[in-house]
Amino acid sequence: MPPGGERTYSFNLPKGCAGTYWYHPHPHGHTAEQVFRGLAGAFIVRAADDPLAHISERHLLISDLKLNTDGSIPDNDGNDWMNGREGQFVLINGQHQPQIQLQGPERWRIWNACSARYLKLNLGGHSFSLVGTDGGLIEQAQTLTEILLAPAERIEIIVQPAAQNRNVALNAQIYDRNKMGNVAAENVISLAQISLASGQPAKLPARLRSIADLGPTSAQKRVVFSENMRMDNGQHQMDFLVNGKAFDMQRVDLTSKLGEVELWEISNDSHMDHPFHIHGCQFQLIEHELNGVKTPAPYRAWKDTVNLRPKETVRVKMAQPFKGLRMLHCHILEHENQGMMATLEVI
Ligand SMILES: [Cu+2]
Repeated sequence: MPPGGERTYSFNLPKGCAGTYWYHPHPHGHTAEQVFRGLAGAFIVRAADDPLAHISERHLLISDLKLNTDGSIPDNDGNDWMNGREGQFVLINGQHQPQIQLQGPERWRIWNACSARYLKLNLGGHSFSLVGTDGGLIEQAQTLTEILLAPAERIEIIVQPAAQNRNVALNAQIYDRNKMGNVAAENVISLAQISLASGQPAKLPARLRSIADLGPTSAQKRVVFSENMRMDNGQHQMDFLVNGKAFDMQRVDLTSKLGEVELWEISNDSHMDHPFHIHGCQFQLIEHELNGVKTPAPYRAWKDTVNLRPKETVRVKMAQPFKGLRMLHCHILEHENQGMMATLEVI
């Protein structure tokens, strides 16, 4: 989009893509700044046969804002470029620590739209039902009291009434993602005050949706995230790489055949967490592997973002539904911005 320019995008929504999405500009080298200055928006695709349509809906788009003492928005500093930018104000729909009153059961769509902040969400111990992930509803509701959202991940949850009127805090618990350098100690962050009313819980269908296993795979891919520290004119420089290379838009890194089911092995060969994200498709998580221990995915879901702990490997299945060129990258925007991104061409 040139400055002052205009462009109309039109596209068809594939069947089964109902879910919670967001969009932002992606010009290489400028993405991080354009997003932290506010260029991002929410996008919901609704199904005509949504089994949860009877439950009232609330949207919590979580972002964080870094401000100077004079209220201006600072540029990234060295620490932001290394660890990803985290603002001191964590906001819900642009508000700081709002009060949220529930009249009854609610379906919440939650976005982690932060550049780099991980959100380990908890509702003061009040349990909730996870019903959806990045790519829409999962098969069966999962009862949880806490869930980790890496940057770019989205969820749908059902918050049921309490046994009696009760106030709880929506918090982000401490999550250690192994940041580098001299960083401030992490604290629990209060995101909102929630008033839960007593009342009848909403009935959830035993099965929200069917998600067929993608089946046998006939091709494999391997993606490795790594970091490289080097000295440049007496200054420490970090490189953030995919398969040992920094992003180059002129280079095709991986090629897939339209519709072919592939097994992707994605590894984090670094000492910091990185969330893997791919455009244009949704994948099924098969398993995580850390220190030789394999943990199968606890439920079947469609995802476009998955976190990788240091030295962790995940295996996912995916099939590309569209021809053309797309990106895969770390969704800590400063890492992507510095080259932790690769191209995939679908033929
Ligand atoms: Cu990263």
